[in-house]
Amino acid sequence: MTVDLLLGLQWGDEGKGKIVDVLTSKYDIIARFQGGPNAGHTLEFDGIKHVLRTIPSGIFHTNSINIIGNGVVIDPVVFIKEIEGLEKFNIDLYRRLLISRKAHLILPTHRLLDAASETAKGKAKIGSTLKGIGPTYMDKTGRNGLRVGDTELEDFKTRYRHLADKHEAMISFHDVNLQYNLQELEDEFFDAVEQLKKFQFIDSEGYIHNALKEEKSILAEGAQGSLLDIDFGTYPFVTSSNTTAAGACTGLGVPPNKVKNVFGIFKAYTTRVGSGPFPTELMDEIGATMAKAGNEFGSVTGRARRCGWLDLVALKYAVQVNGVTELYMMKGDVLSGFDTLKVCTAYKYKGELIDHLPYNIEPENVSPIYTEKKGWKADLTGMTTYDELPVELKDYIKFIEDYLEVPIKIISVGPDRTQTIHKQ
Ligand code: 2SA
Ligand code: MG
Repeated sequence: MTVDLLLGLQWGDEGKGKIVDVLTSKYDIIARFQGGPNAGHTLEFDGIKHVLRTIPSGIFHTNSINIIGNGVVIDPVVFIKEIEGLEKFNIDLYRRLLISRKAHLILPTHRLLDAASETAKGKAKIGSTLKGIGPTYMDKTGRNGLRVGDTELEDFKTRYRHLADKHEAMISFHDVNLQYNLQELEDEFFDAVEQLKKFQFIDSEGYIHNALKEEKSILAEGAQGSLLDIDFGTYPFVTSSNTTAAGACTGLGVPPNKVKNVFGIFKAYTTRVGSGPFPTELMDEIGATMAKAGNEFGSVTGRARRCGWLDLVALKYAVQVNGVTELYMMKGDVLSGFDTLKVCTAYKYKGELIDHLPYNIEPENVSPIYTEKKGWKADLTGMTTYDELPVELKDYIKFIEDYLEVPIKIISVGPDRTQTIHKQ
């Protein structure tokens, strides 16, 4: 058997939660391979809206096994709150949710360090979600981190103390007068660690190896988006993990030759939260209309998302880096009502026309070149077949497919599971 990947191709919030949920009934195992509680995967079904943070989006499908892989960073406090939020759904979490021993732990001081570092950066801040993501991955690659498996060691508290003391020194180095009560945060942390220990810890690489041998189907679910990738994103305004396809190999232990389909999700327009370059950003009425119609607010932090036209140059880059085999277009319904739609098909870069993402995409170097497409007025939210879609939308879809040279297989016309159109 093989592993399929589902990835966001823009700056996150493409609607991965919804699509994993739509796809999960086809898979035996759903796995997260990177990121942590900075993610917010929103699922809507039966009139209920639910946001998942660290837990894979397959958890609502009765039969799937859900894995939190070694590439994920786990904050036990956030994780336990997430578990409590799921209690009303009567899910057999202790059987269906497995956690890699090798996943790194987000300590309370990682969160504090994130805040101290962002404050110290002032205007140059990344606009992080303040969940401690950056500092935790720093400790991972710096070989200082604590992992889920360490919670079972007798000297876990000693190891914790050693690292937390170091963090405190680093926090004071930032000299930003951060106010906190570490004792309270630590009590909460150790309580949550005890709860976390009730779950099954696994070695995800071994588990996946066996599952593939047993002909189980696996879907690896990405978080954030390709343009937030630590290597290929708009550095330094990125997250601290590999959000692109390769991350699924290192973040779960999937051999590269076992990856088959790569499903790439994008919005029919573009959004971004946090700081960093965004060539097609609209600071005007049109951007505000998109934000309102698309309810563009961060599911974790509630922050307003920046909105702009679809950027095919950036999208093509993401398609190439990930080896996308099928595209899923989300939120087409949000574009209903515009007379004209613009699509960025090239950049003017330092006076020259280019069709690739340059090293430096800061606004002073890059301006978008647009192709105009005719808009549509119809409300798409009740449509269920491709044939029903307005001809202008079909043309928009065809234009994107031709540019990206990958077929669009799903068109989402609303947040609910049922508002999903499959195209042949
Ligand atoms: P971090 O916290 O260190 O990973 O932040 C670094 C950058 O990555 C961006 N980032 C995100 N962008 C979009 N969505 C994200 N998740 C939440 C959601 C966001 C929220 O799904 O709605 O609720 O605000 C996410 N996570 C990280 C972040 O904005 C920084 O630019
Ligand atoms: Mg999100």
